[in-house]
Amino acid sequence: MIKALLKKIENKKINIGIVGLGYVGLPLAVEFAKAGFKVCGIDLNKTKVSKFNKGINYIPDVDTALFKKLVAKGRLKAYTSYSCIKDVDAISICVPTPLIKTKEPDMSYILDAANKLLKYLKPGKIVILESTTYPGTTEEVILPLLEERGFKVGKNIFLAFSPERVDPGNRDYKTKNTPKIVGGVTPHCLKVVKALYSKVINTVIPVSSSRSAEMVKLLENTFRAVNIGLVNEIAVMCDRLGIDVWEIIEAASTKPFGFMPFYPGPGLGGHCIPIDPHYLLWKLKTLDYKARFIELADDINTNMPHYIVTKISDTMNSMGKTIKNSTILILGMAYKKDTDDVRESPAIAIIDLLLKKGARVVCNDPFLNSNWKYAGVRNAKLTLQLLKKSACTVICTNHSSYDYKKIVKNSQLIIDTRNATKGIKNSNIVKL
Ligand code: SAJ
Repeated sequence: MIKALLKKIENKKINIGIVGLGYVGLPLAVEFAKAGFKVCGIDLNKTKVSKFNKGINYIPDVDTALFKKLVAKGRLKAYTSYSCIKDVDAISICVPTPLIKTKEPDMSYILDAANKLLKYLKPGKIVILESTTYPGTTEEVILPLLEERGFKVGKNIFLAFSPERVDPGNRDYKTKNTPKIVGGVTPHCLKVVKALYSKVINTVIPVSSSRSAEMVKLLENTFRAVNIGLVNEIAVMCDRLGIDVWEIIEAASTKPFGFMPFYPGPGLGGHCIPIDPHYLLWKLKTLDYKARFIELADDINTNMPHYIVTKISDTMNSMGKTIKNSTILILGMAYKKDTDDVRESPAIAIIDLLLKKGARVVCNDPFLNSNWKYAGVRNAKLTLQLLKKSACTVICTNHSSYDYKKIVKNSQLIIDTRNATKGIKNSNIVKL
């Protein structure tokens, strides 16, 4: 069977199914279609599927003209139903893996996708899980579902894990030119999936197992979360020491080896870095091991919004003002600069804390709609009048489009959590 499958892959006679048409699934679908494969996408969101089939692109990183052309040529088609799986040979699962309220893995999306696609799965197919998850998921969750239905993995069904490495907004690295890790449940699984992905992705990196591939992704993102936690704690230490943490990081960055700069901020946002390490933490807890760095980094990172609000309060008090009944302007709601994504954004946590202290909070984010609002806090137009009337202006996200000189000049007090005002001298600036 494997020989025939490898030949079909070589001749691109393999039909592709992509489950989940978000920032991971849609670019992957386009890459396969561009390479000459027929692709069917599945998403439970009817609006997404309808837009998709009209060639309306909703992912900024995807080339809209190319997408439209591929849809028009019938290379790309989307469905809300999984029935199209009966006509595909390889399925990549690119669904969300969030956390539940107790910060434990929410596997519901993976389980829902796996159970639905299994109804249509026949021998000779390839199943690849791409969603970031704990080490063991592919072998302990997906594999048993296949074996229960009589499939023999590595013989008549091929199963692997290949972590998504999509970095939204990254202009240099897209799906095609970001090296792809692949770990198979068996050597034949690895061989088949490596051959398939090598048709659309420039570099495919094999590892020894699916759990190794799952762990690679978690190392990548835990590395970031822990180092961001470290530099946030360094910022708190420097504050106590009366040292400018930004100067320290800039100077340390002159070391040509053995140092990699990370920068303090108002907290850890996004749908990857604050989330992924908890999948590892949870799994190790089930193995009676306490992943202390992950917990410590999480404590520090989730405390940063409190630290920022305390700095706002202390600074305003020193000016004879209080947070209560003062207008406080938050600049930048997105979780990182030059994006429109507010998921897990620390700015949201800062707003919650300020509202609790009785502040009148207004925000501005040029990447969000003018009708965007959160907890009654509206996305106001950034005017000189708004700057002047705000007792404190908090730079939460250092969008490149802001005129920081004008903001500083017209603000009563600036709390700069991102060193966005670097090089601007003014006594009204307080930095992290
Ligand atoms: N952050 C800091 N200090 C830093 C770096 C980031 O406070 O030095 C904050 C950001 O403001 C943001 C959060 O951490 O709130 C996460 O930022 P991020 O730069 O890690 O960006 P993400 O969440 O978009 O992470 C993605 C990840 N990509 C994938 O998971 C496939 C991550 O692995 C990438 O390394 C990262 O993009 C990237 O390098 O841009």
